[in-house]
Amino acid sequence: IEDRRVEPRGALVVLEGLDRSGKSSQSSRLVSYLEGSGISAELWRFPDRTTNVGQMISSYLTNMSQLDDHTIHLLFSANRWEKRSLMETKLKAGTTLIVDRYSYSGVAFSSSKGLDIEWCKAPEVGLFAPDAVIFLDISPEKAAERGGYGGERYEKLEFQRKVAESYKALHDASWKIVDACQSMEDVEKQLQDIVLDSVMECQKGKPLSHLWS
Ligand code: T5A
Ligand code: NA
Repeated sequence: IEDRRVEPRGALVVLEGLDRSGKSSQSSRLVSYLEGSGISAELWRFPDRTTNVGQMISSYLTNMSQLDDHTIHLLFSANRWEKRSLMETKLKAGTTLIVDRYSYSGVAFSSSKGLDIEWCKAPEVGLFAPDAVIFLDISPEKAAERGGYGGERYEKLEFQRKVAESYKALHDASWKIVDACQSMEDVEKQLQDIVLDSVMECQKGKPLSHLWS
C-alpha cells in the first residue's frame, strides 16, 4: 500500500518590490490578519539586521561602512543562510512565514550595480523557494513621492529605475503582481486572498522546494 500521508506545513510567502512599494506595511497587516483567522504566522524580514552579519549590512546601508559590491552581495546571502534552518523548523511546525524581501531583492539590487545575474543567483541556490512571491508593483517615480526617500544607500530614483528593470528578469509563474498604487486597504484584500490560497495548499502537504525553481 502506497504511503499517502501528507505533512501539513506553513506557507513561505515573500513580498518584493521597490523601496517604498509598501512591503513592510502590508507584511505586518497580513500577519495580523492570519493570526486573527487562527492561522499561526510570523513576520520575517531581510536583511535581518539583528545578527552579526545583519549589523554589517546595516552599517553598509546607512553609509557607515564601505564594502566591495561582491562582498556585500555575499553578506546579504549569508544573512538568509543563517536563518535557513530556523525557517525550516518553523514551516514544518506549521507556522506560515510572511517574509519582507528575500533572494529576489538580493539579485535585483546587486545585478543593478552591474554584477552578472548568474553570479548573483548562485549563492541563493539551496535556500527554500517561496510558495508565493507577491510583487508590489509601483513606478520608481511614484514610489519616490511616498514620504520621500531617507538617506539609505539605494534610495535614489536613478538606481531604483535600474532595480525595476532587474526585477522584471526574475518574474516567474509563482509571482503574483499586485498594483501597489491602490489604496492600502485594496492592496491588503488582494494579498489576503493570495496568502490564504498558499496556506491551504501547504496545509494539504505541498512539498517544500528549493531555489531556483
Ligand atoms: N537589499 C535587500 C539588497 O540589496 N539585497 C538584499 O538581499 C536585500 C534583502 C534595505 C535595502 O537593502 C536592499 C534593498 C533595500 O534598499 P529594507 O530595510 O527592506 O531594505 O528597506 P526599508 O527602507 O525598510 O523599506 P522600503 O523602503 O523598502 O519600504 P516598504 O517596506 O516597501 O514600504 P512601507 O510599507 O514602509 O511604506 C513606505 C511609505 O509608503 C506609504 C507608507 O505609509 C510609508 O509612508 N504607503 C502607501 N501610501 C499610499 N498608498 C499605499 N497603498 C501605501 N502603502 C504604503
Ligand atoms: Na520595508
